[in-house]
Amino acid sequence: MNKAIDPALMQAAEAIGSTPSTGLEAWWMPFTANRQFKQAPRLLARASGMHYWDVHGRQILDGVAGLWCVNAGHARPRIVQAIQQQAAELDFAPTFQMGHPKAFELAERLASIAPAGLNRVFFANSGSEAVETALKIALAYHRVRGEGTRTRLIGRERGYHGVNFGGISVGGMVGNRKTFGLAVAGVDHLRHTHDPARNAFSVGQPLHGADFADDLERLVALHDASNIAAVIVEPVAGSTGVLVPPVGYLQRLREICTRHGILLIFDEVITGFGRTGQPFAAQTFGVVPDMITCAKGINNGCVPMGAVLVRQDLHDAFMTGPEHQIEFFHGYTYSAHPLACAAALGTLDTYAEEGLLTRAGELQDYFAQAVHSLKGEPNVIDIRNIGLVGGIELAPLPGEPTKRAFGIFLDLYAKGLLVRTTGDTVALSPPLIIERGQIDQIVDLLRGAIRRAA
Ligand code: PXG
Ligand code: PLP
Repeated sequence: MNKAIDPALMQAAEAIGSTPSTGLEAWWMPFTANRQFKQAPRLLARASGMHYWDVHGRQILDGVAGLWCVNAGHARPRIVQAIQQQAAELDFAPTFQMGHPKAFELAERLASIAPAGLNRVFFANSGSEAVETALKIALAYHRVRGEGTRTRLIGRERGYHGVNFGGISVGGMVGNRKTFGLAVAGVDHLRHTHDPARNAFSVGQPLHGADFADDLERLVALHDASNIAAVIVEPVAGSTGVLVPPVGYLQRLREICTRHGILLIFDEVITGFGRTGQPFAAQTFGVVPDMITCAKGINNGCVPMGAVLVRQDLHDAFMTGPEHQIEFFHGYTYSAHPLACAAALGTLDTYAEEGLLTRAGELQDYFAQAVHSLKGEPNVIDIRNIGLVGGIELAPLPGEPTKRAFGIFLDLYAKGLLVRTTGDTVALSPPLIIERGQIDQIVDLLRGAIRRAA
């Protein structure tokens, strides 16, 4: 077959010394408007520090840490070296009935930065898999303790928990679930916490809405606590457009879960690893869940990896029965993959050496002031922020939701800035190495694009 080769793909391949033999058709791209993309592909060629370069050699400031994951910035030497060495030394090791030292070392290191008590770690390969794992631990935990009626899972409207069946069931973003049938049965949802009438343009945590957590009492009254296994929420909802928890909300959710014996899972796939100013948002907000799911920043997005941090007594509840028996029938071929573990250890070293897990806390006032300076620009209807994450929400074009924000995304990309849009919200979550001048640069570019989109 003689397919037309896109000139950009040709250029990209030549840049790395290869000849492309294919066009753009075969790759069915994830979460992408495929037909539109392939008419004018945006192809990245390399990255370093705060920047990408596209295949035309254009420099692009990374305003979103790749996809909320490259928290230490791109191509960091310690991480690159760790992956290279690991590939040559031990490329793959089975982890079913076998192990390798770096997996144990990484689990200990993660436990040491996790909230106190969450000191057992189960490895997966993505945030989605971490979520499935946590939900299964919750169900199996209750069962092993003789509370097998606790099978209901509670998520929250507008929640994002990855794309597998468990995750879309507890998730609350309609586009991600409406086309996939019934998925997991027996799930219910808390209402979301977005309340622009009272909280628009809140700097940091909104003041109003701790009582949204009481919605869990309504679900307990409906289903009875004896049938509910777990509640899963993002401490800060990221994917839906950056919804920061109202003051007191997470505390109240914790209190209600504890009172009813319901496990509380924080999905920290975005908020984990320094995004909110502490290693985990649980620490930023002072609320300790029973499990934390994480991924992305765990190894700077360099090798696919996810993990569940588990309270020790949950883990210990499984450690009964004959010792030769498998205690938990779950795991992935690539759980604790050596390359992912090596990358994670290099990443944790980099975070520690450069103080990156608390840097968002140091920069958050400056960042907040910068993003909130966009208040008053045309069509800006809300601005939300915490740590080094921001959401700038725009009024949709009449009858064409998402189009205004996506237009801004395209405009900014052409101007040399990568952001992320979801609905009509522009999301910012830059690498934690960002300098103040680069925050200004992002906000100035965004201001220009918002004005052009008016
Ligand atoms: N939970 C949360 C809270 C997430 O944010 C996942 C689970 C799934 O992780 P994986 O690694 O399976 O993608 C996520 C991922 C966006 C966007 O800009 C958000 C995510 C991923 C890609 C894009 O909305 N979050
Ligand atoms: N499908 C088949 C046929 C398999 O053999 C396996 C794993 O052995 C899987 C799916 C699951 O793959 P993974 O462990 O990479 O999630």
